[in-house]
Amino acid sequence: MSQTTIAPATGAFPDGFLWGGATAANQIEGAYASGGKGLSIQDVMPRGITTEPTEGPTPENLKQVGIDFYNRYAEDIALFAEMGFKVYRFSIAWSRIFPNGDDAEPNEEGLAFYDRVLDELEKHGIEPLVTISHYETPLNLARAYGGWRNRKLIDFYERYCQVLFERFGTRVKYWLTFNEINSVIHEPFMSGGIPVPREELTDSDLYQAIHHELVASARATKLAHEIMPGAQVGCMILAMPVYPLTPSPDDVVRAMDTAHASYAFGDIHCRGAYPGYLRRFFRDNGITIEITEQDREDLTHTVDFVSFSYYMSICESADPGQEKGPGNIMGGIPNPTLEASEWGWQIDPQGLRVVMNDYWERWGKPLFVVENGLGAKDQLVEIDGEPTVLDDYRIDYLNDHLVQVREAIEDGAEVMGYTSWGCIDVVSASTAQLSKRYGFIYVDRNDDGSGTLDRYKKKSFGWYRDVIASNGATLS
Ligand code: BGP
Repeated sequence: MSQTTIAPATGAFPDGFLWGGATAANQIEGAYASGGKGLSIQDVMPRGITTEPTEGPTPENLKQVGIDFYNRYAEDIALFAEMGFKVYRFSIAWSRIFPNGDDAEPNEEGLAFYDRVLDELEKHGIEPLVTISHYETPLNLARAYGGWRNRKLIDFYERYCQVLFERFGTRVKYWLTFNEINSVIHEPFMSGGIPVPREELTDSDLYQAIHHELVASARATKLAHEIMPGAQVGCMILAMPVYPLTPSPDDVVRAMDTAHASYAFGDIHCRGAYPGYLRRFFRDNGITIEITEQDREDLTHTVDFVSFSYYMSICESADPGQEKGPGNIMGGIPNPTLEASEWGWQIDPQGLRVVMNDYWERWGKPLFVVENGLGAKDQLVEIDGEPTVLDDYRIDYLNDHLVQVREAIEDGAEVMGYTSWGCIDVVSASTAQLSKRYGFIYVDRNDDGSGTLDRYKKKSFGWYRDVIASNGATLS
């Protein structure tokens, strides 16, 4: 009789676990109109998603300078290397490569910039993880084409991908197609370049745009596998577990429906077809969209792994009197048992374990936590003559979340890596503030644009370096 031995779980992070940090081009690079770059939708969003887009660029937009990564990338990457990063997630600004999105030829100066960034990463042995589109659709594609509502964007995106894969394919193994692709339901302009407020957009138009993005993502995956054998492509989902506010079955069903709205994106990326509950949602709400035979075939090209951001969980209720609270893009009904950050995002480390188990069991694809962190106001102090930030609150937040990643690994989830969000302070996506800081590295720049742009190591810098060096053993 054969005997099966079940190995005891070790709870350790696997060898080769990719520790690192994440940023996005529009939130760090600056140089918004140099190097041949065209405008992106971010150049008309000086207040993030809190106000309507402006007509053109305005000087109060902190992203025009960002944290000047365009000029200081070598210094910043050296600091990442000092922390021991194994991987660095960054995005390529589409409008640096195709200034108008529909140009006949790519902009060589833009490509050359990312060559230099990759040189620097290579020098330090840091693996790149590239987001192809991170909330920075070329403005022309939004204004002249209506953003992702227009089917033509699939071709423009595919051409952009082809240029990236041919140029960087031998140097970049890990790719993400669209940042937080499910966020387009809530923020059609920032996430989908759709220049129509959500209230004025019909559900059919919104889901048509979503369909175009999903087809584009699948086509990019297919193309990546053709051009770069060995490349791994992931989808990227804004993960937010939905708890029923009470044990009432009405609340439970409501929570399931809300969760489905995001699951749909992972289901399509991982299973290659529209799930039944989404087809039902379309039927029940009179939503009609165009799906061609070719689209159906394209969608069967599924991703290699699932990446996601995780900041918080939400509650859902069947009671229409329950009000939503603030949160990452979508927000939800606050959980009465949880504390919140200074920006009202509720803190729930165990929610990360819940999400990881959930995604692993649902899709059976390796997971990559590509965003997680605490946006907080930092106070610069001087210790031994060196400016620093005593950010124990950030250390606690990250420690508690990483412990839950370890729990999920122990539960059996296959996890490729973890990149904390805003490993160096960046301009916030939702509010466009610099005072909402996530980094291990403090950047001397303020919400009014003042500051030297000098970099200082926070207390969390040394803490993260030790976590990485010990492959998670120092977590408590
Ligand atoms: C995610 C985005 C990031 C990032 C992060 C933190 O939604 O992918 O771009 O900014 O959230 O959000 P915020 O900057 O609004 O604090």
